[in-house]
Amino acid sequence: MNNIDSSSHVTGKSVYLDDIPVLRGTLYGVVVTSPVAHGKIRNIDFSAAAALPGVERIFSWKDIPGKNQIGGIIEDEPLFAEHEVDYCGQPVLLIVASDKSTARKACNLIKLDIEEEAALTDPREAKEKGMLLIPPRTFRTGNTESAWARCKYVFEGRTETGGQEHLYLETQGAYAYPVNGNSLKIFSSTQGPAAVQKTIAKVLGIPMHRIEVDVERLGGAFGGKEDQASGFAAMAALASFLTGKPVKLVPERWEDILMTGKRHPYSSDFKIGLSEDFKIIAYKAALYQNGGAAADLSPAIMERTLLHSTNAYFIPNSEVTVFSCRTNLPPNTAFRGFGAPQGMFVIESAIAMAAEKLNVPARLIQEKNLLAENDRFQYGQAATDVNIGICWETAHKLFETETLEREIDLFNENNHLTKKGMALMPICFGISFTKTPMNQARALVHIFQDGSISISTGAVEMGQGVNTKLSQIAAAVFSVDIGRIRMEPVNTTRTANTSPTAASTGADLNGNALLSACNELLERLKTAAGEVLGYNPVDIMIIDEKVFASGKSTDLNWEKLIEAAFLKRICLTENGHYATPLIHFDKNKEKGHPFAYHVYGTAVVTVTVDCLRGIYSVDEVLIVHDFGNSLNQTIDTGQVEGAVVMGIGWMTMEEILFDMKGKLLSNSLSNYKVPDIYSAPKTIKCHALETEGPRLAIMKSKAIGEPPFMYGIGAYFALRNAVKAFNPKSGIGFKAPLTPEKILMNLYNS
Ligand code: LUZ
Ligand code: MOS
Repeated sequence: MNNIDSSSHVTGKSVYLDDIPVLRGTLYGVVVTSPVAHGKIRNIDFSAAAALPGVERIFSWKDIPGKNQIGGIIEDEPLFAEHEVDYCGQPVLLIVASDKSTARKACNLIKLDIEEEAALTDPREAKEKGMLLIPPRTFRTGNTESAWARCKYVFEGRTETGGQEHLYLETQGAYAYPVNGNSLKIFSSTQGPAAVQKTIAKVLGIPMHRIEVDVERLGGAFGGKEDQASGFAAMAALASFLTGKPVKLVPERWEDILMTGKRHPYSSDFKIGLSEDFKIIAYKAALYQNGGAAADLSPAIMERTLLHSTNAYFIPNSEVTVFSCRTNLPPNTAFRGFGAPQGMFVIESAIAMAAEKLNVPARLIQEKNLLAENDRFQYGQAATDVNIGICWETAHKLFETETLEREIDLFNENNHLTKKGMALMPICFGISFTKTPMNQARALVHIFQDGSISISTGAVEMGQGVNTKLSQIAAAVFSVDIGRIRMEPVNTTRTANTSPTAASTGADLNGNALLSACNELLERLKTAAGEVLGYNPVDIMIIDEKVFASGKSTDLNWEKLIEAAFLKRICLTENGHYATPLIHFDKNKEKGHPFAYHVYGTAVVTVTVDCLRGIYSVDEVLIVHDFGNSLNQTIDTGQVEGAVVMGIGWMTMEEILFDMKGKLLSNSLSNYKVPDIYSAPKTIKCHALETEGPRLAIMKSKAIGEPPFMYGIGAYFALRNAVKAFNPKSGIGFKAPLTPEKILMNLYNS
């Protein structure tokens, strides 16, 4: 089945925030942001801006009736800067005017007098100065210190991974208007409507029940709208609340790129010890996370980094520490993978270094250390239904990796100025919010008198196809045509206290709540049918909208059954609730069972490098992926392809650069390059591993959003191998991204 949104997307009929018809008298907002990364606000001169005809009002932190605070995990982030600014692009004022160009003109008339101070941009430097967002955390297993003596080989190194701009097609934005005198309705481009509601309530100092947040769909999010949508929504809400008028706030692309946090850059040190036969005996790492100027989701991202720091490998002795460092960059935030890719890059670098020094292919070391059934992760959970070995072997056989390797060696022997490289990338990704209480969801199902069905959940459709999957679930339970189902916008008045649609859990959590509601309704309908037909409810079945009793067809169909149930005064509404069973985590011990299950897979990545110019192509990404029993192979394959290209972009061409003063240099699409169709791999093949799928995945269909992102890491190591084939003495190190410029320099350095 195709994505139910396909036709409205390609015909331009899908409604996004900026397409919502506005009310008469709507005001438009523009945010005045800090031009420097660190400094003291000496004075702000509003006079010329305020006098401009059409300017309605200018808001600063002084106008906030509640708390000037939008920090979700830690209260360390003001909505508007008060006496100091901590990053370039930080909101200082909001101007609302009768139209956007007037607001923009007013923005240019504001005179900000800021005494500039030294800016910190490097996480290691921040750590040295004691600038940490939260105390460091360490995950340990075995005894690393005593294990080094038993290692035949020990290697140490350093790695860097860069940031990444989300580049959702739809920018951030919000539209707010007063309802009924004392309440507000807000349309927000957010993954977390409940977080938006809570933040606005705090900023305005009013109860949450006076704020209704509505989300029809997003034009992409990728984590960038898990936390950072709240600030934009709070500004629109504040202006609407204080003026009593509708207010729309949609930043331009350049403003969005300037103001919002990105994927966290990490800088790391590692030490790895192996036995004579390449078993990893010990692993130690210190990771410095560049958190930016406020905590945002950094503590949770740090946690997921720790939880994935040994990727798909069993390592008996390990010790990994993450420092979350406070710098003068926009607060970095959730981004597909949520810290896991950064942690996985470090262990893959350690293995690549060991392989290089020992003169064996990295795949040999990778293969020797893959997780086996019942191995314990560093955090204590036993690995069950471990499919990494079988994904690896299947990839090996199906894609004939040894032949591929020989062909590449032969090619490299015969070609001097063009080199090929290959790498294997196994992945293991834990499914559940790492914070156990977030793993819950609700679903509200109405069956209307005509047999049509309306579904409200907390799952935000952002292009990932969750509405299609949820429709499929309801259609399967009731055995009705999918056309009978309408997926409603996510709305905080209908569905309360939702977790953000994030952590790849949207379909699992909301789907299970939906399943529960639909099953309950189905039982009621069977009881009604039994009464009408004179049968036991257990003998009733609904198949393709027809009602069967003891296997025989009857006169009842779906529509007649619903009408009969309504006349019998049976409740045709149900609210399902789901909380993932079994999971728990003890932060004092740093042990527990945080994940419902894991997703596994293996990618084989091949590349070709032009050794004169440093340009390259990713030729093939060949994957064996563990989907479980996929609910929708079309959607899931799309998620794999998108994630792979996004992961490759992070590792190769996407380079976020700040100058020494903390000013963003890669501030537009002319100097920040993301993969387009020409730079996407020529071939992406994805073979679905035949498995039954875990009980805790929705209808045994595994979560898909984030895990395949990490296949992209393979492109880095394939490129690295190609560079080494040209220049074995290259001092290439382990620094991502590998832009063509970096490749060129590494081809000719030593
Ligand atoms: N968001 C979050 C996430 O709050 N907790 C998580 O564990 C997570 N994981 C991935 C992506 N977003
Ligand atoms: Mo996400 S990184 O699942 O918001």
